Amino acid sequence: MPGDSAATAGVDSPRRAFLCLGSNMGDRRAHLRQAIDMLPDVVAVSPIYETDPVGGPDQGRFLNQVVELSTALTPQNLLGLCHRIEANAERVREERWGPRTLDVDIIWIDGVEMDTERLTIPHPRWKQRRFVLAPLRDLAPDVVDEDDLRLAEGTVQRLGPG
Ligand code: A4P
Ligand code: MG
Repeated sequence: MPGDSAATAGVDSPRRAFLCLGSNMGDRRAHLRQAIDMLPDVVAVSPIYETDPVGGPDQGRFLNQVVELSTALTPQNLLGLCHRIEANAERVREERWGPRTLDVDIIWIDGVEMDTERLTIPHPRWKQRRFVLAPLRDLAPDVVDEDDLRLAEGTVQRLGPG
């Protein structure tokens, strides 16, 4: 029905979404900046945090940052875009949780829950990781449970604006 907002709010309406960027190889700040430049529909970026690696081999400290989008992209198209942005940073996948020039993970999309072979949303480990929850809380305190943040793994240090 024309003018009926419930009827016109189709699947393509923009949704609030959060991505977590991580880099611990090369020019870490430049990798984060390039990723943000390549992302569409950016609404806000968190401060950058320097964080101790969680899991994986012995490796250097990460810079992590969360980006908020308001996007009508499907989750699958958003994942494809994340992979293209990682490829642009010449990311090489050698070892799970290993060092990387750039990781772009989808953390949370408003109203989306899915678990397929290629894509799980919300991200399966977001609530256990301080490097995700701390910058996410800066942008979206409504999405982060303070108890999760208190109990989360890892040490983080806020460096300042992204
Ligand atoms: N995939 C499934 N769900 C998602 C999602 N929500 N977002 C699939 C993005 N990708 C998702 O990821 C492997 C596959 O997961 C993708 O091809 C996609 O189809 P990957 O980026 O190739 O590999 P990865 O990042 O090594 O694995 P994973 O399991 O995503 O790692 P995590 O759990 O993200 O951990 N410590 C600090 N301090 N900072 C970090 O940024 N990152 C990790 C990676 C470990 N420790 C860290 C950090
Ligand atoms: Mg990843």
